[in-house]
Amino acid sequence: MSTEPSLVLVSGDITDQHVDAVVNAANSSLLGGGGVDGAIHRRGGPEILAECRALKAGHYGKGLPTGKAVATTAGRLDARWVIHTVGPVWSRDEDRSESLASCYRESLRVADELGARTVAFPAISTGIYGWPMDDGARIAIETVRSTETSVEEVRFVLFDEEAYRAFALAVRAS
Ligand code: AR6
Repeated sequence: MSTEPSLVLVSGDITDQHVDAVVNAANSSLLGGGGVDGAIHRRGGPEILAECRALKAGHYGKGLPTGKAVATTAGRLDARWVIHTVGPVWSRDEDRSESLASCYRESLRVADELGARTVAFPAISTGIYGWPMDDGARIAIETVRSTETSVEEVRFVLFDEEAYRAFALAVRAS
């Protein structure tokens, strides 16, 4: 059955969350990186990377395309799964909003397939990939609100004051 998930905003570190699934702002190599990706692999341990390598050796030989999502174990995180998704790099010349929206939609679709009821998201693309925070927050909130899902709680985990403020404004505006 799908109902509207409740949207929860928290400030903090996504690797501290107790949820069914933690979403990773990954890159298409699936082999780790900085930001959220680095924190998840550091804290979650080598089991996550081992599954990512297996995915690369199989179905995702060319990498995970931008806007798509795939799940692995959550290793030592206080969660059952990590859902890896690849956000678009911000571009001044090209509107990549649909790709960013797709990350949220596809992650929720994978969460539904897994049976996850609580999902923690970071502000995808707003760090190393350079997406302006206000616009990233608007896309995140509008997309989650308009996606059919059985997920009961979507928790946005915001790393700093600016991110928290942008998401709070986006919730009020939606
Ligand atoms: N918990 C919650 N949010 C965080 C954390 C954390 N531990 N660490 C950073 N943030 P980013 P992207 C915030 O750079 O922009 C990696 O190298 C951060 O302040 O993690 O999608 C990947 O491998 C920002 O607001 O992801 C890719 O190559 C948001 O999370 C690339 O970075 C996203 O920042 C992906 O870049």
